[in-house]
Amino acid sequence: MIKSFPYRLYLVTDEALCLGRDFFWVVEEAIKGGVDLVQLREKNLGMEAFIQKAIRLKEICEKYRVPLIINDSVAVAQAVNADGLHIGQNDTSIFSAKKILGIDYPIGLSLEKKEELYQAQAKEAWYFGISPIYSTPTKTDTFFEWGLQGLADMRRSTDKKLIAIGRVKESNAAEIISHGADCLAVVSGICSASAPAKAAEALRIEIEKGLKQQ
Ligand code: TZP
Ligand code: MG
Repeated sequence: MIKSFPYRLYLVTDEALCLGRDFFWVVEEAIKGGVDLVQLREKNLGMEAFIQKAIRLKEICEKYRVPLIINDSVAVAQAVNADGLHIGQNDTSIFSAKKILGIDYPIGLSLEKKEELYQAQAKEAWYFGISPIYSTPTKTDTFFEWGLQGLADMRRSTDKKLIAIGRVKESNAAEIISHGADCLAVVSGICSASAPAKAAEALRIEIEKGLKQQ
């Protein structure tokens, strides 16, 4: 079971944004380029199809020793023995999920405003998603964006790892890291890139620059 969080570049998948290319090819390219954590995020798949997709993706992730996280579904995480679960504020609680997955199961939590840091379940989170750092066409049901100052404030308020998500791209990656993010989560910047491996490589270079400025 993973305890630490050494990851820097987190691919959150969206097959619809893969420009018609093979989904598994896109993820594998992204890993080759430097993605070190993958989240399977599926909003419209039935349980069986979600499980089958997760099983195939897990094989690829295992080949590169990259952990696979499941978005939202405790049942799928359990069925495929995923490395972790990611939940948001409107999903099951970390407490309920741990009753099924085990007390030490790694569960990441999205925070959409600062007060959520003081919820009881926040203490149990493996990491916090700073969601969204910037509003993005990829997820339109958000009402607030953290921005760099909000991120920096969270950096001073918690020792947990902070993952920034939302319109993260090569041009803003270094400054997001320098304002206190430990890791960047990216959907369209990798899934829709003409060369997903090159996009991931470029993001890793910017992350290194940002780390030097922390
Ligand atoms: N949660 C907050 S923003 C977001 C999610 C899943 C989508 C981020 O997508 P993109 O394409 O990297 O802006
Ligand atoms: Mg969710």
